[in-house]
Amino acid sequence: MTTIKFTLDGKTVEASPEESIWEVARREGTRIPHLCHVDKPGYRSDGNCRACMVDIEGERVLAASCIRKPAEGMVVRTDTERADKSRRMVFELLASDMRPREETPDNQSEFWQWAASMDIAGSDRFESKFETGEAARGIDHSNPAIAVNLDACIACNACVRACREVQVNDVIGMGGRGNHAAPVFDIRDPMGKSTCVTCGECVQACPTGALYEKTLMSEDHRTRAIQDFDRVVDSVCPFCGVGCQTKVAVKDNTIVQVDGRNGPANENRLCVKGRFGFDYVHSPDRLTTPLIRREDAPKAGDMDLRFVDPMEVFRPATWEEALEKAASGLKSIHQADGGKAIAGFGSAKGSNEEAYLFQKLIREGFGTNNVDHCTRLCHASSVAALMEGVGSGAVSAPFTDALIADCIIVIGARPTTNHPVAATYFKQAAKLGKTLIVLDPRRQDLMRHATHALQFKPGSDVAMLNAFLHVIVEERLYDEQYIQANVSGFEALKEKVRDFSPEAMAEVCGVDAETLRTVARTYATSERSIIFWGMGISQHTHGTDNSRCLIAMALTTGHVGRPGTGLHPLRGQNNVQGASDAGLIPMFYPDYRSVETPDIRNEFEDLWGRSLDPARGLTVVEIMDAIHDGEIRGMYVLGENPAMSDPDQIHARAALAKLDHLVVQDIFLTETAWHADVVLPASAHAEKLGTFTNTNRQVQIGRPALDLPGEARQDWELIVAIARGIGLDWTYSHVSEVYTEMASVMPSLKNISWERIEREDAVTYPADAPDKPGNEIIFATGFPTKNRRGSIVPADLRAPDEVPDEEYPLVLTTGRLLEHWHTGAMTRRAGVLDELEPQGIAAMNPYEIERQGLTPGQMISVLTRRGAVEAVLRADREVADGMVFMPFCFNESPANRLTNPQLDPFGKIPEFKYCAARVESLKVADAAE
Ligand SMILES: Nc1nc2c(c(=O)[nH]1)N[C@H]1C(S)=C(S)[C@@H](COP(=O)(O)OP(=O)(O)OC[C@H]3O[C@@H](n4cnc5c(=O)[nH]c(N)nc54)[C@H](O)[C@@H]3O)O[C@H]1N2
Ligand SMILES: Nc1nc2c(c(=O)[nH]1)N[C@H]1C(S)=C(S)[C@@H](COP(=O)(O)OP(=O)(O)OC[C@H]3O[C@@H](n4cnc5c(=O)[nH]c(N)nc54)[C@H](O)[C@@H]3O)O[C@H]1N2
Ligand SMILES: [Mo]
Repeated sequence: MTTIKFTLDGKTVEASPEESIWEVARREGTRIPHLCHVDKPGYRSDGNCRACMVDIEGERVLAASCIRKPAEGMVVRTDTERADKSRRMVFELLASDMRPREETPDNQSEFWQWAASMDIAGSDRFESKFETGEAARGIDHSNPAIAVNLDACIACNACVRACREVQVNDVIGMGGRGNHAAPVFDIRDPMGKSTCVTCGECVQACPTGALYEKTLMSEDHRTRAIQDFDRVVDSVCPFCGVGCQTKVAVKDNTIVQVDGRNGPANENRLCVKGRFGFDYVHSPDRLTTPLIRREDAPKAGDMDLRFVDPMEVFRPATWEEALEKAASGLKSIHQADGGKAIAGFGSAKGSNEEAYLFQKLIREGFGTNNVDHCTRLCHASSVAALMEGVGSGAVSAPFTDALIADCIIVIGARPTTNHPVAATYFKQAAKLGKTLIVLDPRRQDLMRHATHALQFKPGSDVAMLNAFLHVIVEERLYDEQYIQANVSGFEALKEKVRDFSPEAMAEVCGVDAETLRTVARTYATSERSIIFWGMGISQHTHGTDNSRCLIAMALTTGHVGRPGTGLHPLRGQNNVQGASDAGLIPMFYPDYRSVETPDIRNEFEDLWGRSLDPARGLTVVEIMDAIHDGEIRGMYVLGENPAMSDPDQIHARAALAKLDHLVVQDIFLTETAWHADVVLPASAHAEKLGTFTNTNRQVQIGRPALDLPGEARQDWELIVAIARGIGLDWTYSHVSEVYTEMASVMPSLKNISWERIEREDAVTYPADAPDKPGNEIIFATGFPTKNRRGSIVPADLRAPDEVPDEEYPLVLTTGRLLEHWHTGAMTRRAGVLDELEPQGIAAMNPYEIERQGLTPGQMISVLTRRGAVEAVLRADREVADGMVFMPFCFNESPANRLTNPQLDPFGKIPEFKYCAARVESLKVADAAE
């Protein structure tokens, strides 16, 4: 890359051809005022506000430094009187049109800070449009998180770029002309009624406080209540696997604002949960004292603690008593019946260090591998297929590679709701002209941006994907050289997919043959193709087969191991990648090393100093069954809510109620905690230090922003306390010590020390050296399998376990809403989020609703062979005919009472995405509601 030299304020400086004068000046330590220019990656400079004017020698007029590129030999001055005067004039004119600073809602906006630094508070010279009343436009309060005060708008269109170009939500545009130009939402709606998804990118971009966070304001949102912060902590978001880096602002030990930081996975972006969902940590429902079940408590299975005073069930206890009871209960079961009578669920919401300690406790302390976590309900089948096919369960490329791919497939995932910041990259890629292919039985917003959007029949993935493979084989679109060098099993695949012609599969999957052929050709023949997938692939009794087909597509075409290509199962929880890596699974020690291999087991026995269980343990749903069978009697559940998240809830809750001893460690009294004998109040994400690994294999550090509430304690310290309580001699004095022990047994973390993560904030594994960035792309030179080859495992057609019939004619499918997190434990206690989605719903498309003789908004009952649930009926055109969709976050309408617990034979994942159901009318809801 050629650099140019020019003179800036008398000094010779170098610049790359892409840099603006403004950027070079900032790099050199000179801050030029700016308003419309958003100083963040991804923002196009617009040069419309004139706040950043500079003098260029030999030019008659001043130049806007944010869009002007320097040229070789140019002489630029930022500090001339002419430039200074011009910039002041801009601020003075703008200030004259605004409400005075003392009266404006957001008086800390960038505009007022710049103005103050120039001693500008208004204008004596210019007539104020504001004072004449002409400009007063009132405040739009209709969005729960964001207020719009157009009196402060300078029409710089930073919000439009934020909404259209960065987040690609396309809600904000500019309406009106001249002096009346102003942002509009979906042309004319109040913000709260528009299609706005409340990501807050526009707030982060707005320089004048025309868009501002209500959370910083007084009760009536008219004056700024929080003028300054006690501290701003660099951390990561607690919600999804994208792993957005955050700046958490704290005042009086309360989080008052969360902003995006320039992390590798988010480049300052956030979504509604990350930005506005932080207040669950301050909920009055937080557990602040240890609890012990009362002797006279009602039986767990029979009650719904929403309607019972928790103090009729539990009594507060001292830490000493609670920890003693928690540990001795587990210990006595262990002594009586051995390790097979104990099981533990750890957490993908916690840190790597917590996950490592938890699996170590179960394995070392109880001599059992009965330790699992929500990954079993999540990507277990994807990981099973990936381990078998390519020898590693992690993604082969980061999702940001969508920007350099030519063809992007998104299948069985709904990233605009579930990985919203990752979705911004997919939408940007589509805008750049990349081919985006979205395959899903349910319509979704991403399809608006797609080149091909196939709404196929649920449960028919193998039919569709094998048809793609048929075309790849038949039309010889595969990469023969790549296969010869790197892949086994191609002959068997050829044989298998012979019968899967698009013409034969069109009927099965509901997509016409020509479209199937086009998609297959596009994927195979693009220079760089990448596949992203989610729960629509994995949560089936044939989830492993679904993933096998995707792996076969990548292996036959060689679309893996190069930038812009690869396989990326979008990981769900903020630390599900890390928790799995750390060994929170029943068949593997840390780094997926088999518990059944004697050599490996010996290594861990030496390290931990105990003999370990030689057999793999039971998985999540199997553990529930083993409780019913009387085999498992004691459990330790940390940061999971199986009473809401496991399938067949009546059966799952009966299991929890049957346990002789249940210890629950959480931040809330969850539906699972209702069943507990001892409840341990723990640390929320914002209160803890630890590392978290996102979907891109980026290990990032979360730093504590808050003190613990009440008597709550750190999760990791509680695991250590339980370990000591059952007789282990654990001594750890700091989280970093746990990390260092963990990294010493995990080859994947080689060259990634605690100090390095602390220093760099994010390090991708694997890394080749302590001072070299990690490898974003893996499998460039073969696979981590015995023979370095990837292997294709052909898949056969298998129907979902329970298909519709006369009694249950509909398909029930379950999933998520943008605003809520899983079982709602956190997000239903977050003010903004719960206001946006306040009640239990079931969604069907308007035609199906009519066919069923129902009315949108009414209460219905959804029934399956396992139970019935009441919910408000929502009309949603995205849901296919013959289907009902339910999110599983509402405890008043718990979808998992209905779901089918049948498991995929390999990944042991239940079929959350498909079972037979019917709906019944309950009553027409009160129209006034
Ligand atoms: N807002 C929010 N975000 C989340 C979460 C949350 O609870 N709330 N949870 C996080 C977690 S842990 C996870 S795992 C991810 C999950 O994120 P996703 O993988 O996006 O999960 P879902 O929305 O459950 O399902 C994805 C898609 O599968 C489709 N689908 C249903 N049946 C089939 C089928 O037979 N075949 C195919 N191909 N597709 C089908 C659905 O229509 C849906 O669009 O989200 C993470 N992000
Ligand atoms: N019907 C249906 N069911 C599903 C799915 C589906 O698509 N459909 N998806 C499945 C998937 S993919 C997943 S990942 C699972 C998720 O299932 P779960 O992991 O059980 O769900 P969460 O609500 O995320 O539970 C996290 C728990 O941890 C607590 N918590 C949060 N932070 C902390 C912390 O720092 N420390 C401690 N100690 N506790 C904390 C929360 O209060 C909450 O109780 O659900 C599965 N269940
Ligand atoms: Mo998940």
